[in-house]
Amino acid sequence: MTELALYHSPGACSRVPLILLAKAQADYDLRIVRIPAGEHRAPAFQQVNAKGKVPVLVRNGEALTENVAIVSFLAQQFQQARLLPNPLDGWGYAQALSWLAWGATTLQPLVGRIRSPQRIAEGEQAQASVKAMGVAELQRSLQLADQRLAGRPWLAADDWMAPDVYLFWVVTRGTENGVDLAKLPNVAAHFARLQQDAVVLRALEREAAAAAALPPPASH
Ligand SMILES: N[C@@H](CCC(=O)N[C@@H](CS)C(=O)NCC(=O)O)C(=O)O
Repeated sequence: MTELALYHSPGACSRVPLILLAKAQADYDLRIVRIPAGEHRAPAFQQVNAKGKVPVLVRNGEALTENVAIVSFLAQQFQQARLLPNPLDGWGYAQALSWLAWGATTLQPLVGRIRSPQRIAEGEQAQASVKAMGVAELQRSLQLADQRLAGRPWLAADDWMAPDVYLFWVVTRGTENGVDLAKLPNVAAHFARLQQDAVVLRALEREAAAAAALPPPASH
């Protein structure tokens, strides 16, 4: 039997596989790594992923990193859940991957810049400027998604799939940090639909329960 585990930090981009595993109704072990407490730098986690990042999917004791790779594997493993279009529909599949990769390679680094400007610039003023420019760039980038979502509920198919979940995560982080959804009406509607989705709610409840069950973090 295949054993799966997901390393996830509450609120981080590992929410994407967290939600997709819920959509697939997969049986897996949720392992919380609290980035704000520095747990991703602890030797125990570095042994799981030397990159020191989440998500990590562990299958039968072997780790897989990078959201796009994890999502591709999950989509193949849980085909009935339609996490990505059928690969036999080569064009539809590639289009969905294109939206997903855009989220993971263009939008996610912007979120990182906004949330951790101290990694890029020294001094309060410089960091505030990095953050403000990141928010402006994210706001601009999201216009692409807004145009795509004009007249269609989801990015890639007739139901929500992995790229929609990625966008949902980016918008969650973006709105926490100053992105204005009033200027992105189609993205706002997409976000609201997923916020109310029973699967998404179930995944976020599992995240909250798992985090609440942990002891206070040790200092690293
Ligand atoms: N390229 C990786 C990026 C993963 C990533 O940066 N994850 C963040 C959370 S959203 C993280 O673990 N950050 C910890 C750190 O960089 O110190 C992917 O797409 O999976």
